[in-house]
Amino acid sequence: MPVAAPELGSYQYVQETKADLKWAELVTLDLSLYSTPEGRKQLAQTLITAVREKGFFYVKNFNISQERVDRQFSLGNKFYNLPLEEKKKYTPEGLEKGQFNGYVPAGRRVVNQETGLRDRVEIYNIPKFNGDFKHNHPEILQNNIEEIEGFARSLHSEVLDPLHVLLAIALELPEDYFTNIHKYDVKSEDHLRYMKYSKYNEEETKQLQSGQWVQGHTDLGSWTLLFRQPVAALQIRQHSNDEWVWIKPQDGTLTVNACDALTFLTGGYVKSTIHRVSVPPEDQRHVDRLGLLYFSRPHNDVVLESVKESPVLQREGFVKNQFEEAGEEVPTMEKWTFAKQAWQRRQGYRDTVEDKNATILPGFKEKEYK
Ligand SMILES: O=C(O)CCC(=O)C(=O)O
Ligand SMILES: [Fe+2]
Repeated sequence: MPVAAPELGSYQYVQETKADLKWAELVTLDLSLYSTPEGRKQLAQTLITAVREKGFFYVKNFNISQERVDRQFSLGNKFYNLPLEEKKKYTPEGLEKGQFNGYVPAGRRVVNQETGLRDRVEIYNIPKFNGDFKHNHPEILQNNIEEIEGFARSLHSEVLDPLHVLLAIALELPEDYFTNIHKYDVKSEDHLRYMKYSKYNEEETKQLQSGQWVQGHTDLGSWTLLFRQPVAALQIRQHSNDEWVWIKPQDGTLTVNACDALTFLTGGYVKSTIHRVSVPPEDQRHVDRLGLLYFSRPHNDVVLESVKESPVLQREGFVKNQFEEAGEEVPTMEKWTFAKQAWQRRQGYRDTVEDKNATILPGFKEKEYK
């Protein structure tokens, strides 16, 4: 007999905005087409156009029920309702050195130099369940840990594996090229994340010097999967004209972006999506924003050299990444991950121009995305 899932109570999503915003026009990959060779060919073309020209894209029909997704939001919500002291028990040692699994409290970044106002972003990252990572979670998560593991594994098999096959098809590589460097049971710094942005009042909102909750950046791994949540705030800087536009929440979809490691592996052919998290429109400023995300990354021991076997990259001339162009050592994924995370997580960092354009590793300088 099937065992009933533990009761979590239903999760109430807030109302979508009625504001007239400039929304990004993005494509949707319908994974129900994935089952036939013809469908895969079509999806591969859609995917490669999306990651070269747009950045974010939506994925639908990915075989994970809305009920399972809702339960993850409920778990995230219950976690954030715990007292701060309880959550802080799960803060990792060495946050400044780039450790990121567990609880990262809000307030590490000053968002107004005069008043000292700080950020309100809390993060809880859950690593892979492949045996390489210690799992120590508060009771509410521990009581549901098999479900959390099942959810992460489903994201791999139902979303990431297909994306990797489609990317390989688009680059005329063997279909298992990218799945072979993204196996669930091999060590990589993937994580599932519950993320909470607590609201500011109107007076505090005015103090945000950048006007943003999270400033423009690219993510460091292969793909980031963002589940639909209704508070408009995510924005993309369009590759075509550098204009910032809003990402619309779409029912039953995931929003996905390509990230730095894919840019390195494809010699710049796949573009890492530039995005930021803005102050929401006025009709949503009175609510907190809870996010559910998954960060996918190649295995730690993958050297981020540009792929030489792709006829497409050879024909189009995308044969060197930034490290190779600069004649510097090409890092492994592990080295790159901890170098970029340490820079992102530095304590109380100041938003100076030097800071934003820091050299993360020889051959790679960060950029300020305005
Ligand atoms: O909260 C979001 O919508 C995006 C968050 C994000 O960009 C990140 O955590 O890297
Ligand atoms: Fe991001």
